[in-house]
Amino acid sequence: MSTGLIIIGCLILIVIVVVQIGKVTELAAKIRGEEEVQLESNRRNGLLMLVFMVVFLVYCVWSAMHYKNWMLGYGPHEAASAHGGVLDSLFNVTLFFTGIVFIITHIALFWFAYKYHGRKGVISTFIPHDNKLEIIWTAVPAVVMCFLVIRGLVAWNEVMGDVSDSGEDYMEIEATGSQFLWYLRYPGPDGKLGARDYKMITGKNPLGQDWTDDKNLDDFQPNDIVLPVGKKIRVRITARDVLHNFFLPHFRVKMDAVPGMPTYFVFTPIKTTEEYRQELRKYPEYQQPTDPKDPTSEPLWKTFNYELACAELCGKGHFSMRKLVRIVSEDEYNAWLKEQQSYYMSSIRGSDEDPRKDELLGIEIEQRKQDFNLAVEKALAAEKADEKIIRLNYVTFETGSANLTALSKYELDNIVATLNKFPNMTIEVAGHTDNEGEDAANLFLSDNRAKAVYNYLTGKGILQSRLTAKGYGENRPIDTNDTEEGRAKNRRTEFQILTQ
Ligand SMILES: [Cu+2]
Repeated sequence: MSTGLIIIGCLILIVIVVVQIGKVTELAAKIRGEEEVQLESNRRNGLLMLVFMVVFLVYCVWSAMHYKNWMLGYGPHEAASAHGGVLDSLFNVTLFFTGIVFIITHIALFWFAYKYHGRKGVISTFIPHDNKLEIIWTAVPAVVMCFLVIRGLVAWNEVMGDVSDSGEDYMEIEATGSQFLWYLRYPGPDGKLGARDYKMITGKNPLGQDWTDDKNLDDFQPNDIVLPVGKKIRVRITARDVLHNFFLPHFRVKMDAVPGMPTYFVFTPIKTTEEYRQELRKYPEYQQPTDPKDPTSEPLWKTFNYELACAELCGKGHFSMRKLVRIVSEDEYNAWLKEQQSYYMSSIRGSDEDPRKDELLGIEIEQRKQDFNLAVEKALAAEKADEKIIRLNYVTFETGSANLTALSKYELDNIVATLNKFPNMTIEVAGHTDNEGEDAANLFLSDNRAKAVYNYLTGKGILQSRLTAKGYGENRPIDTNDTEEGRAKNRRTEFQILTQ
């Protein structure tokens, strides 16, 4: 920083000196006569051009050397994706040719300004036309340009070639740009992203996912991009409002996010985040503390993370469109996958926006079955009789009647399965109510409800000798009847394991 300030200070001083010399020259001109002064000025300006040329070119080379380890493509920043090397070599070849042209044209520019500065009695040669010169400066760039363009096309086909291939063994994820954040979507266990419709976008459903499409139910929206190393990834890129750009600089992945038209990029990460950090660690630039003011802070290599950035100036919050990218081993990835919960289950299920509100999903049936089996295991292991009671949380009846609701059958089938698994088990099914209404009516209702369960079980082939059913009415509350919450708990159906 301080070096920069000194350089800027020097430049300002040089400009002041040049201006002052100019003023002195003007005054001198008045004294000595115009022409002589003009010639002197020409000579001096010519020399300044030469000095500038040297300083400028030396600075260009020096800065390229000095900052090379910060630049993508060099040293620690070799591409972290399978295709990245192709783009890097394309970039380097282009830089080689443009670099040569850059140096030659700048030397010519300043050298000519010096060599042909105005002198007394010297008149410039007039060259109206030169075929040889025209041919050379047309043909040489044309050949070089053709070479670069063809190389570019080959690289493009290599990188983008399998984007549209279906049936390829890749994993698809989705990124949606929005002012000013990225929405990420993963397909979940089914491996398929569900359908979207922009007309379905609401505050709760930011991507307009169609919840009647089964494929949407397990899709999840993580905060970071986490990907397994060595796996081919296809990113489906969309935008909700204006143009954005999906840019993963370390992977040489860059693609416009266009509203109304998905674009795709296929790439394979080949270095985990940890491997990349170990590469950086070898370079002194990355051994510096992350916080320059705090020498005890973690070194830069240790806090490095791949990132997703928006590379399209999309508005005033453009800078905040950033996400972390973590590349991990297959095992770490699977562990991370297990922690992710589907967006539908965490945010939509049971809400007003859920068209499947009154339907039971396979995933829920499975979860309930697991909960039930755990409760049975616990009851089997218990010593005391009152610990051998299992509450049937999902057995429900139509209001004021003993008619089982349709959804009750899943829980009842769990009982059937348990009784079939333990052939010596006998149980008592019990119905309970809260204290609202007449005692006798409650007793009658609870008894009928217990019998309804009994009838269902015998209808499924369970021997009558293994079952009893009894209504207890309001006599055995498990919570207070003074609150609605307590009363809801007291209205219940349960069964007790008598022998096992
Ligand atoms: Cu953007």
